Amino acid sequence: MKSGLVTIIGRSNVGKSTLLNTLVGSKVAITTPKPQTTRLPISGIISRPEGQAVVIDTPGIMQKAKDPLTQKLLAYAKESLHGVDAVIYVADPTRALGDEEKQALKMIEGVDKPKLLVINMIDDKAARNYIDYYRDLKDQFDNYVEVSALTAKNTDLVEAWIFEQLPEGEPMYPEFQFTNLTNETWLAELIREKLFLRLREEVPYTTHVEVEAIEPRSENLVYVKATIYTNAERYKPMIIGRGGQGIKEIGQSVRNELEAVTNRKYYLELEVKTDPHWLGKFE
Ligand SMILES: Nc1nc2c(ncn2[C@@H]2O[C@H](COP(=O)(O)OP(=O)(O)O)[C@@H](O)[C@H]2O)c(=O)[nH]1
Ligand SMILES: [Mg+2]
Repeated sequence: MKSGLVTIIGRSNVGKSTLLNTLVGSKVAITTPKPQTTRLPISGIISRPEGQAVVIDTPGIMQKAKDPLTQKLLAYAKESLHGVDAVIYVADPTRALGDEEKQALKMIEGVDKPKLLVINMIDDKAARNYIDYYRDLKDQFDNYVEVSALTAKNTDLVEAWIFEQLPEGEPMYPEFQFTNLTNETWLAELIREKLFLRLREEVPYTTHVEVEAIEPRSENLVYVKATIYTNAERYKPMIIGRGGQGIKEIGQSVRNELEAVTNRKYYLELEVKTDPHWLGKFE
């Protein structure tokens, strides 16, 4: 059996989390069109007859790493390069190669592990704009593929490459487990995704979600209690919305997805509170 760790790295919004979900075949990490959505190094677990790969999704590499949160995220990304068996570098050819990309490339320059360049988003016509610049990077890698993480085109090649790199070993997780996150953390992430999709500008970045209870109430109904924390009082009404409409819609979209994924019904109690110190807790 093969067994090992792989990390996915790249700048923000290139499709790292989408690729992870496609490889695992299940929604592990949340994905949004906004930068810096991923805050935790989330692992997805791919179990196949030939073995098990634990794939670590990292927060995107951002250029303006000045605030403490961004610096922390960058440190996570760097840390995740230690002790893995292979590195997957994801690039987005719809955008020009800028300073941020150079910074990301520099981070893996000295990493002495098998490296795969994944040029993503080939389903998007705009990929033609810059794809040749990204193809020129392939000499810095051991291998390269062009994929669409969204439509799963060529992602089987990524999976095959991963298993080729892994050493012999015993699986680290049970076969049915697809993430390292607890149910509570996974659900908190799902709620955060809906906040990012719904709230404007800086508001979602001020939030933190804690799931306090997941309790089956009957064979078919699960009770969930969660709190959305924001770091300033003035954001509360923006999250709750007029007459509670905002929070209602957030709850609705969380429930819709939960019910589709798990085939069970949910009673979701969502509260919004102010905690100016949540960011400190996170650090
Ligand atoms: N067209 C297209 N969009 C993609 C693809 N992969 C990811 N996206 C979109 O790009 C955005 C950022 O994706 P995400 O996985 O969150 O990027 P991350 O920040 O690198 O983790 C989301 O809106 C995705 O739906 C792809 O292969 N094709
Ligand atoms: Mg992500």
